[in-house]
Amino acid sequence: MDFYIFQWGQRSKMNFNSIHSHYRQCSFVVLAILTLFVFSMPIAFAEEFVIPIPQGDHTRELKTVIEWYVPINHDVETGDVVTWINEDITGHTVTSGKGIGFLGNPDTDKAQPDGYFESGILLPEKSWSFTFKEKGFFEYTCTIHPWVERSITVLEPGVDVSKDIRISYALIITIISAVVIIVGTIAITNLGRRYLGKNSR
Ligand SMILES: [Cu+2]
Repeated sequence: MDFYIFQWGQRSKMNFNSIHSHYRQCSFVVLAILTLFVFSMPIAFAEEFVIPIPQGDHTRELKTVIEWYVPINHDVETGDVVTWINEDITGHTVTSGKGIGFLGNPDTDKAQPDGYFESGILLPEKSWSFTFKEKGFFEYTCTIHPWVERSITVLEPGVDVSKDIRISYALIITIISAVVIIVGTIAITNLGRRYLGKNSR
């Protein structure tokens, strides 16, 4: 059974099998576009977080711990930019790795930088930014004041359904895309069949 289809301004002869594969190709193109869209999402939704290094951060008093160390962790999403701004009166560093903790002894214990990020010495009023591209839990400290211990938790972009369940935007988009592609393919195939049915009469 042959019929004609207008494609890219050209009239070409097609049969039922080839039109079937034609729609299949179309759905692969749609799938490819949606996949690219999904991968571009973390960038599209990227936010900037500003974390102040507070005044008094160079001192080691309980008051400082209570007032400034909360929250000691910030949740961000992949692609987000975190900017630390030094609001203290002395220099600090933002160094990934473990500190010595509030009870550590700075004379004998040392911070353990892991090399993931390092701001260098940030003088008062200066800021430094880092873009978190990987998921994970990242501790950081200050090499000058190694008792400082804070962390950044990097999550996949998404929504928290409950305390323990998080659905990523990528999964939501993938499910929606799959439904659209399946329903669309069925609809187009049925339309094609109906059209062929009419024309063969
Ligand atoms: Cu410091």
